[in-house]
Amino acid sequence: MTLDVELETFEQQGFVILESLLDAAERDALVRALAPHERDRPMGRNDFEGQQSRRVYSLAGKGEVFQRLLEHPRIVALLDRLLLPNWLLSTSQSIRLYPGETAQAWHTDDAFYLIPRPRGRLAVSTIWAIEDFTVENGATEVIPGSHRWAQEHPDERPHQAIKAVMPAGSVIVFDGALWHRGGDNRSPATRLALSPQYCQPWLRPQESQLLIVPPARAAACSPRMRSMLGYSIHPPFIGQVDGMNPLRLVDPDYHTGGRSQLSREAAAADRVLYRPGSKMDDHG
Ligand SMILES: O=C(O)CCC(=O)C(=O)O
Repeated sequence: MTLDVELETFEQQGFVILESLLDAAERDALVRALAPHERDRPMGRNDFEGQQSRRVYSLAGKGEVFQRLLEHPRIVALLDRLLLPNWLLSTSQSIRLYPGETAQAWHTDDAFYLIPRPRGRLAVSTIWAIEDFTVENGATEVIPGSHRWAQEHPDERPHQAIKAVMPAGSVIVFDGALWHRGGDNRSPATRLALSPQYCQPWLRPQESQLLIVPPARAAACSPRMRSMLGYSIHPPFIGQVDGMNPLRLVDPDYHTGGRSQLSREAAAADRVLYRPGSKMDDHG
């Protein structure tokens, strides 16, 4: 599938599935990095988190292997077309359904932004199948086209849901407005997913990524990662610190007046901050 076909499918259905992007070694590395965090983790605190599910939150701060997944090039390519420049990481978590887990309530991932539906795109979610997603083990269920619904709820409106059955290493990418839920796990094994969610650069992310990866640690991150964590601005000034781009807190070259392309971009962004209403594509 080309990027344009992926985007068209996404617009039509509200989601697109990209199959088998991660090989076994990449999945194993993620599972190994997750293991110490899952070990003493209690089951979910309510039906939404899942009483027979284990979740680990804030994965952006739990290792480079997770950061690599968060900025997977195929996902970044889609997000660059679906959201505004300097889109943000909203949350990143693992969701392991254990045998006996029941289906979640239908929900959308942008429900907490109090803007009436239908509305412009606010967020994009991804759910990576780290183990095979099957009909029996709780594959995510989605309602195609429901991202365009107004205020209706799936419990009150006829609909045809489908299960996102996909081999391990695949990912479903969906509009934050799409109705979906985790399925029930009737299998004897677990179903492990990693679920990064992203949002427009002018919204408050679900997790406080700047605390999860503070400036000293962000210095070691890729430019893209810093940007999605919030070391960036939505012009002219959303995200600023002291009237300037927060990137200056993590980039040692920032003040040196152009030793790197990054610094030049960042400096340009600072100038934008001083001129509210100036060119909106002048961002850093
Ligand atoms: O586990 C899943 O398949 C979906 C979970 C989900 O949609 C959520 O918790 O927001």
